[in-house]
Amino acid sequence: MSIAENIKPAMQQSAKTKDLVLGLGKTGLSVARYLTRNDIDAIYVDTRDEPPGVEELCTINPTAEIFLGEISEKVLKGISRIIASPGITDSHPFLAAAHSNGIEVISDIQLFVAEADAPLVAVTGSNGKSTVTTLLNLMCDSAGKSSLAGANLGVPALDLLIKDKPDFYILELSSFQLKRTQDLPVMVAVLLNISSDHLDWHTTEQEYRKAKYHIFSGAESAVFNRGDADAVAHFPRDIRSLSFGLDEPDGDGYGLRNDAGDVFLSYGSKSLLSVTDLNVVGIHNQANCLAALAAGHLMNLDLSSMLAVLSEFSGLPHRMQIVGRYRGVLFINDSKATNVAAAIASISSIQGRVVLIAGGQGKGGDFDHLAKSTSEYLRAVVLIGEDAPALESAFNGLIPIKRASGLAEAVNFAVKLSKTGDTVLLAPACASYDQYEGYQERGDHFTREVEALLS
Ligand code: UMA
Ligand code: ADP
Repeated sequence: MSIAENIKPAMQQSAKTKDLVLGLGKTGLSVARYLTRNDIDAIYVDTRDEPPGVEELCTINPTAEIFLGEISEKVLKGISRIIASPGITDSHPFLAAAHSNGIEVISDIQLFVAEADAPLVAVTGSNGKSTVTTLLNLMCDSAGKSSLAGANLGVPALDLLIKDKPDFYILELSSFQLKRTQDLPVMVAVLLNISSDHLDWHTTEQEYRKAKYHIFSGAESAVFNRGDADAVAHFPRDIRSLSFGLDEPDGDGYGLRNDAGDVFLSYGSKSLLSVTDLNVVGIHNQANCLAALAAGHLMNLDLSSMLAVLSEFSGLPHRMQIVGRYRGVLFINDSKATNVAAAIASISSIQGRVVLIAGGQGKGGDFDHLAKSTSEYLRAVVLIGEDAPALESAFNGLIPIKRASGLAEAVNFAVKLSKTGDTVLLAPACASYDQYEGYQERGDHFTREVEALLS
């Protein structure tokens, strides 16, 4: 059967009663693999005319019925359950119609938790999720425990089930995934921090926060940030919990404490590791290390194995990644800083003045807050992408601003605006989807432009 035969006219009605898989990106394909290996019938829908996964879907299931583009509500007839990809919002007319027809909408994570039979650790937060999830994965390995990490981190959760059962599954969960997952029977739930994000997906800030707090709903134990008053008000009091924060910890929490003139990651009054022994940059990463220690503690991982990981880990690609130095100016790729709080954390962690490259899709972020919190550290800002005008009005009158047509021009402008000892930082405070496939592609492009200077 050719692919063309699989694709039905968008207005056609499906003949049979089946699950409906919405989205043919990474998640949709993992759902297709799961349903196919369990012999469950489904139809496949994507609101894009040319989604990325069609060819692969036809390899997974050569007889799959596929509907693309503007989808008629008729497709919903006979559908009792939609497994929706995270990128598509509930306010999309197709999903809105499904909701008003009483059709259940779930995530791939809901399917995963029903099948997984090893302890689950779930990590969420506006920023630091990938770093902490990766640290926990490395800590398990170092402590002699097997673990598989995935979900928002990159490998879709359902694909983890194809591998041998580990001692732990470690899932990075986005607010999109949490909102569509009813049951979360996790051994350890970790909520890192919450700041404004994804207001183009969630209708309100409260709805976004509520999705994040859902991580605690079925947890046996929890890690929470004692610096976030709202989070403190929401974590469950009736389960074992450990706090982390950047202040001095109390008896049963992780934090920073001064000891003989040095600052240490600490558990209660016990100093564990000097922050000078960490290879990651910035106080936000010290918070991430503390959260990982607290989660590892609740997983009963051996402390010395965890500390060994913390002193070796030098961060993930596209997060405060040093690209090189050109004419006395340091170039750093922090393409994963896709919201305002992330960009603020990264800018504040740099010594000396910063020429910031920012812009892309702003997701309703508060650029006035970005400008007010960072302009004292900035020499200039170079703006790219869809929301450059909104950023420009936020920075207007505070520091020099330059608009660039894209990253190539932005790097050129940044070189001209910077002085010896400065840092040129790509920390866009925005998603990349207006110009790139994702933050990785954007970071790779920046790296190529800088490497061209160096060669
Ligand atoms: N889309 C449509 N129509 C559809 C389906 C999707 O237009 O019918 C669009 C979405 O609006 C989005 C794009 O397609 O712009 C991709 O969406 P998707 O849900 O198909 O994405 P996947 O390829 O399945 O990737 C998703 C996560 N992406 C999102 O949540 C947007 C990936 O997280 C995750 O790694 C992957 O599942 C595996 O679990 C990425 C991400 O940006 C890294 N996450 C956000 C973040 O970290 O801020 C939450
Ligand atoms: P996420 O997976 O939540 O996007 P990452 O670990 O990938 O988080 O880090 C993404 C970016 O967020 C980093 O490049 C940095 O700019 C910022 N960041 C990381 N950890 C924190 C934190 N604890 N608080 C604030 N910002 C952070």
